[in-house]
Amino acid sequence: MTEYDFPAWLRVSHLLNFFLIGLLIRSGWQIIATHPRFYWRNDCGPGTDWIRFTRRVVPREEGAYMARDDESSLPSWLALPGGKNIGLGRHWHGLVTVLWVANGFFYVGLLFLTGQWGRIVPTSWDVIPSAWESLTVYAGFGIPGIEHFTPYDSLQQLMYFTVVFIAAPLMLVTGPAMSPALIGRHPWYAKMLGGRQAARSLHFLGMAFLTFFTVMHIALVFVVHPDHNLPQMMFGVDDPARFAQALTVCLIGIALVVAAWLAISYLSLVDVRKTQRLLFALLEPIRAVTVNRMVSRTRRASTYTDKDISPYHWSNGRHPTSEESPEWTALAEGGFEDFAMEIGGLTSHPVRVTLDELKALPQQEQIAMHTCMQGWTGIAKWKGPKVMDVMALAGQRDPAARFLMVTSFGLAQKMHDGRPLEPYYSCIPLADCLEDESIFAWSMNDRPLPLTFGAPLRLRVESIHGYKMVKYIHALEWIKDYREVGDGMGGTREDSGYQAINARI
Ligand code: HEM
Ligand SMILES: Nc1nc2c(c(=O)[nH]1)N[C@H]1C(S)=C(S)[C@@H](COP(=O)(O)O)O[C@H]1N2
Ligand SMILES: [Mo]
Repeated sequence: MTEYDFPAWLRVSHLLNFFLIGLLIRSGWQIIATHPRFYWRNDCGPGTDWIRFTRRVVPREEGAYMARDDESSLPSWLALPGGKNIGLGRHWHGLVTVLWVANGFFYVGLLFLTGQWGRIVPTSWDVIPSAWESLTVYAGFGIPGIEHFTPYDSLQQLMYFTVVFIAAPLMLVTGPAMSPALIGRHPWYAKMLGGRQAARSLHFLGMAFLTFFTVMHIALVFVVHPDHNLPQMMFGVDDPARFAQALTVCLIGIALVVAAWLAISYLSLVDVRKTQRLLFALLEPIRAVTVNRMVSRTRRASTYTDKDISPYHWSNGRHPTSEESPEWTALAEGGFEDFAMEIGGLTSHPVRVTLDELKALPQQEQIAMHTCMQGWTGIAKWKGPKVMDVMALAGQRDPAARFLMVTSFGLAQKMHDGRPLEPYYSCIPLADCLEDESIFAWSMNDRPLPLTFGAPLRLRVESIHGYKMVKYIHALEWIKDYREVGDGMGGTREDSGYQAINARI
């Protein structure tokens, strides 16, 4: 005898949840593959990972090993979309998160509105000994009697409660802590979770639990009184006579969901640029009302102090070789004394400025956490003039200029279509340039920038991910629109890695 029924809204949101959670797990794996290590500390130093999914050993010498050297490729049947496509993986994760959270609120909302909450919320402590009893039955390869299922037995109820009211909220709370914009604006949010890497580790553990649960759950559905639960879940009736029919519908349903998962991976890869544009268009309105409004204030909030500075800082993008940039190598040999940077584009007085001129401007120092979208972080002290003070050296910006194009002496690590490597560049939206914590740093941890970390000058904008922070800066140019330069997507990582120009999450 069941006290609770299986209304259509419950069955539909359950099916949708299964479909969406699969996409979240698979796009999550795509992200993990680019930095398959998890930490509790924000330093991410070699050997401090508590779990890793790679045999590669990180050398202790800074700059000897690049974050990109640590990336693995995954097959498309496993990860979304598969290959080395973290750009698309991140877009998919973001988009599906919105759908999954909406479906979750719909389900929990109706659970309470219809008074159905009691089906998964235990109301007596008896649930614990009773669940234990169930567990001992399963451990002896038995199955608790049907009279325990009203509609769920205690162990099942406890598991469902944990999934809906502990694991799902954990994902919802830890996910946003990975956004540099959010934790730049609200440093307490990451601190509350033990830091950005702790949040990432908890997010990973939540994923591991949900994956384990999903596999066990599906297996048990076919083993534990399937003659009752399958007709209930498929048709909303407790009618063992319709078992065969329910089993057929259920198996077809699972096959269709799996087929859709795979189709999404493969279709994403048919025209990667098109997928990138489509997902960007869908996600940008969501970023506009959330992370776009957040301005970093880690410096004003004194979020990090000298003792937080990472003893080891990961790096990405090697400095140019003499073949790649004879100009940069010659400058480096002279200690960058002859360095001069062009500042031009849509501005009244294009100029060339030297390092001494930059150092003569008011200087800003900030201890900030660098977040690479691959997953690692590092804390360092950066010093240099503010972006807008430097740009003012070239006179008045034409109001039509909405982006600052920052070009490097260094080359891209890869061009997506295999053409010869072009100089690394990134277009920074005006709003990001205007932030208090946007500087051109020439100093890292009280010393001139080491070669690996971008000598002689690199960009710091603390509310965005690392891929926009160009190292080895060559030139600056105000431009009208990022669509007019490069491949038109906003920078090297956007053009050839399919990332979004908006790097706030
Ligand atoms: C079933 C639910 C979910 C699963 C299984 C899942 C899984 C994952 C995994 C495995 C990663 C990769 C972690 C890494 O290596 O850095 C990840 C990243 C991430 N997740 Fe989730 N997640 C889920 C729900 C959510 C939710 C609800 C949010 C936000 C509210 C969220 C936001 C994020 C963000 C922001 C990242 C970093 C991705 C990026 O760099 O773009 N996730 N997730
Ligand atoms: N010129 C150049 N700048 C670059 C890159 C690059 O490959 N070349 N990589 C970017 C990425 S993805 C990251 S995470 C940061 C890494 O900065 P770090 O090496 O100082 O830690 O640099 C950014 N700036
Ligand atoms: Mo990065």
